[in-house]
Parts: sequence; structure tokens; C-alpha cells
Amino acid sequence: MTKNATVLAWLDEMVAMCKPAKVTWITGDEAQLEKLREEAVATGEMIKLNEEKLPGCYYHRTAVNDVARVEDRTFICTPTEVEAGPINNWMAPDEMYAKLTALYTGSMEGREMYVIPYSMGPVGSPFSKIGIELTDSIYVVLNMAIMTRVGNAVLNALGDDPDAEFVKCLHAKKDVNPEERYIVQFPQDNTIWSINSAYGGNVLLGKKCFALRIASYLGRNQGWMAEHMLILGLENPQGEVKYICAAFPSACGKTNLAMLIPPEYLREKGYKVWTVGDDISWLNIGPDGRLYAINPEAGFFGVAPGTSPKTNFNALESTKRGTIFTNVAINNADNTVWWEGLDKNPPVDATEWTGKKVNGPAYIAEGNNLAHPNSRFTAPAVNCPCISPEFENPQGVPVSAIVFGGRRAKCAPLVYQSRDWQHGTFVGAIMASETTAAAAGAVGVVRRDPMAMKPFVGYNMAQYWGHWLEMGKKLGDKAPKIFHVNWFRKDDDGNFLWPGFGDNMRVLLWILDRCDGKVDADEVAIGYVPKAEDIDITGLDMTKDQLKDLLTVDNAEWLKDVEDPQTGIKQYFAQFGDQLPTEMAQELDKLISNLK
Ligand code: GTP
Ligand code: SPV
Ligand code: MN
Repeated sequence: MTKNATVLAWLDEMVAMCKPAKVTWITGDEAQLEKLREEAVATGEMIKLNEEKLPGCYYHRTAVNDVARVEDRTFICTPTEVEAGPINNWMAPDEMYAKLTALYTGSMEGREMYVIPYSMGPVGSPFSKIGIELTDSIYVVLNMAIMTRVGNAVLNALGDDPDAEFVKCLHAKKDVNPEERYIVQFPQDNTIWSINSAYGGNVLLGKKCFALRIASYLGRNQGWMAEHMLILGLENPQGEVKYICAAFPSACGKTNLAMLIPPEYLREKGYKVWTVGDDISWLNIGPDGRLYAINPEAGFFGVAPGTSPKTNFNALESTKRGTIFTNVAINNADNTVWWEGLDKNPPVDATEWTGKKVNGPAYIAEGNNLAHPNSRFTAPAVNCPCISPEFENPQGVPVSAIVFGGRRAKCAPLVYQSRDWQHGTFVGAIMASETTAAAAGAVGVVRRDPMAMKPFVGYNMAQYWGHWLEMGKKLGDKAPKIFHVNWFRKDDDGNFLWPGFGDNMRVLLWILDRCDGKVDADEVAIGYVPKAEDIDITGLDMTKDQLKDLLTVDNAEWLKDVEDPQTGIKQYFAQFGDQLPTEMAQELDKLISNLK
């Protein structure tokens, strides 16, 4: 409990509105969490998995209409529409509060409200921030206890100062009605209201709602950045570690890159990868003027399908204990879990993700999925075999390179480097990627997703680009170098041209060599691309010509990407009107003239 008057007054107000039967503070004690697990098992909210094979692991199934983020029901409620910008849904705060108050009123009658004090970032780090989430879902409590630091230590860090900054988060699952589902951020009020969902990024309010939407707004005002980026440390044979942050859209490979295992020939030489974070970076300028990254989270909310011992051994290991699985399939033979891509042996006696008992192989042969494509694991970061020794460092790690990337069958080459920070900001701003199952809606459609932040920017995207430019000016020659990668280029038959996963290390080495000025490059219209001999393809089933194809930039194709009347970059920028920073317009002109 706390004596902080602001916290208590807010809690009273929310309790008066939601009318829970009981209010319980989450202390962070293991005994309390264990009791909640038992309760969730007793009510059927969670299933206990095989204690020998998956100790401390649980299974949860969400409503079939509630399996991903819902971007069309996500709002940024700033006083004026222009502050939210043209790519966010907006409603005036008063109007939204009134609308939602009607929905929340009495929504927790007969239910228990849990008060979760949590810290994003190590408790007490100068870069950490505090939130308090009120929820009527045990599933949310147990996930938050993995994904963030929860409990009394956080309340102590907040203290009794009524002006101390914290984010007020309210979640009610209500009746999980998709028609009345709202995920709403009020940046000026440090407030998040979520209702009628019980899934992932919609309800674990520390994650996308706070650590990206609210935090990006706070960062702009306070001179730091909140980004949808993994953080990895790459150790060379001399034992030096350099850090890379990479922004890829949802389900485009952040968790995989963050935990990659280098190809054998590099492991033998002594190269290693250390994971600091797999989804979100908070970036601050350190005392030496360099950019430092902390991971505000304490766990991984990772995509299950495609995770296998071969593709992501470290993620799989992370899920072996203390993990919650959501919407995967159950192997009834031994009460363990399965998903597409785990191995080639789908369980015969299976329960698929919606709860039907099926014959796994037959069910798949009929064209069904056993696990939902956006099924997830919630695993403690400390489980990860390659978790970085710097994971808890309150100062964060110094960033050498920033990497943007998307899922593009064509156009974007395997890797290219921007000319400088301003051009790098532009490279991030023109990012595009094929949509994935991480959000409700069509999959595989190319859309603009600047800095992988389209669904997560808490204010006007054009002003956000302006903030990037400001940060670049402050960093000066200490700014990280900015790159763009694409692991997903395909041939005309739809096969991936690049092996991906651990082999992405080969590209990271080129990136770090560029940062150190150790390797030359070819200047093309969009920036610098590697000379084919500088990407090591030792041991790959790939010819130098195939690699050259992957590095090719087709100016005509790029011009189409710029000028397409529907999906082009020109058109995309135009919607921001006079909010678009002039530097971005200049970079676009320069790109066009280079391409021509
Ligand atoms: P979010 O948690 O939604 O933010 O996703 P993420 O960016 O962390 O993506 P993740 O690493 O979970 O990968 C998503 C999917 O892409 C998985 O099915 C992976 O198997 C696949 N994937 C990841 N890296 C690669 C790669 O290098 N090549 C190919 N072909 N697929 C990849
Ligand atoms: C994403 O969609 O980028 C995720 C999953 O990391 S969620 O927490 O649902 O946002
Ligand atoms: Mn993500």
C-alpha cells in the first residue's frame, strides 16, 4: 500500500466508477501470485501444464474475437486533432471520457479489482517510469508480473510526493465485446483506459500503451525517445561488445534477431550475441553525449509460431519454465504445448487454440492452424540463456547502430546505410512492411510503417520525425549510424532469398564494420550498399550472384514506390501537410532526383 494522496484519490475515483466487489493490491510476493494462479486454474481461466516438462507454466485461451491488437479501436485523445496527427484515431478527451465512463460504470460489479504498481525499467533507474494498472483480470496480473517489475518496491520508489509522475492505467475486460472495445491513450493526462479486451497489447498496459504511446509523448517533451526496438549486444573475439537497436514492425523478427545464435564458423571464432531487449527501447543521451538504451520490460511477449530449436533456440529455452502460453495448441498426451513450426510432429491428440479436441495432423491437412498465428508466450527475461549481463544496468547500454527493417518481398535490399542522421530519419520515415497477424485485419498487405511505430506513436507522426531530427542535432557526431535491412526479399516463386535467422549475423557484422569505418561501400540512389565481397557467405547455400541480386536497388521500382498515387511515399507524406519537417521534404526531393 501507499500513502501517496494522488494515487489514493485516483483509485477511489476508479473504484467508485467500476464498483468492484473487492480491491486487492499486488505486492510482488510470490505467495500472492501463486494463490492467484491457483484461483485462475480453479475457475478455468488458466490451465496448469505438465509440471515436470514445463515447471510453473500455464495455458490461457482468449475469446476467438480477441486475439490481437485492434488498431481501428485504438485512440490518441489529445486536446486537438492535429496533436494526434492524421494516422492516429482521435477523439476529444472530454467526449471519450464521457463515452467510456458509461461503459466502465459498474463494469467490475461482483468482480475483484487488482491494483498493480509496476516499473518500466529497473526499479530506481533514472530512466525508469512508473505505472499503476487497475484490472479485473488475473491473467493480466500474472502477465504483468512477468513483463514488468511489480509490487511494493515500485510504490516505495514512487514515494509520497503527490506530484510524482506515474501513468494511470485502467483495464476492464467487461464482456469482451468487440463492438465496444476501446484502447485509449490520453497523453496529456498520463492516462490509459482499455475496455472489452483481454488480449496482449490491448491489456498489458505497460507494453505498447505506456512504453510506446505514452512514453513517446513524454520523450518528446523530456528529450528522450521511446522506440519499437530490440537491443542486442554483439561480442567480438576480442571480448568487445557493441550494441545495436533495431526497429521492425510487429511479427517481423525483433525477438529472433535479439536472441540470434551466430553461424557455426563465427561461433568458433568467438562471436557471441547478448540480448538486452526484444521489443522496446527507451533511449537517452548519456553523460558522455552518446545514446544509451534501456529495455523497459522484464519479459518477452513473443510470437510462438515459427519458434523452434533451429530458428530461435534461446526463445524456446526461455519458455521452459514460469511461462504463460496464450492461444497455442495443447498436446493432450503429456499436457504440453505445440504450435506451427515448433517441429514436424503435430500432436495426434491435440486441443487446438479455440478449445476443440482434434487429430492434429489431420486437422492441419484440412488447412487449419492448431495454434493461432498470433499465439504468444510470456516468458521471464531471466530465463533467456543469452540474457545480457547489462540487462539490469540502470544506465543502459551505449548504442552504435540503429537498424530499421520491414517485410518486403521486393524493393528493399538486404541492407543499406543512410548517409547521415537526417537521411537515416528519412529512411525510417519511409519504411513499409507487409502486415502480419499481430494486429486484427488483412495480412500481407504492404503499408507504410514509419520506424515500426505506425500503431504506437502517441502524437503526430510528423512531429515525431521532428523530434528524431532534434535528437540528431543534440547527438552530433556521437549519433549512432542508421541502417535498413530486409530479411524477407522473395524470388518470383515466393521463396525467401536470404536464409535469415542466425545468418542475419553476417549482415550485423557489416553494419558494425561500417560504424568502425573498417569497410568500404557503394553509393547508390538510396544510400550505401555493401560490396558483395564484404558480406561473408561462408557455408551458405548461395552464390555471389544471388547475394548481388539481394543487394540490388532497382531505381525504376523505387520510383514507383515513391510516386504510386495510392501507396507511394509522396502521397504518404502529403497527408501531414505543414506538419512535415522541411528536412523530410528535402530528403524526398533528393531521393527522387537520385533515382532519376
Ligand atoms: P512482435 O512481438 O509482434 O513485435 O514480433 P517480432 O518483431 O519480435 O517478431 P518475431 O521475432 O517474433 O518473428 C515473427 C515471425 O517472423 C516468426 O514467425 C519468425 O519465425 C519469423 N522470422 C523472424 N526472423 C526471420 C528471418 O530472419 N527470416 C525469416 N524468413 N523469417 C523470420
Ligand atoms: C506487437 O504487436 O508489436 C507485439 C505484441 O509486440 S502486442 O503486445 O500485442 O502489441
Ligand atoms: Mn512488438
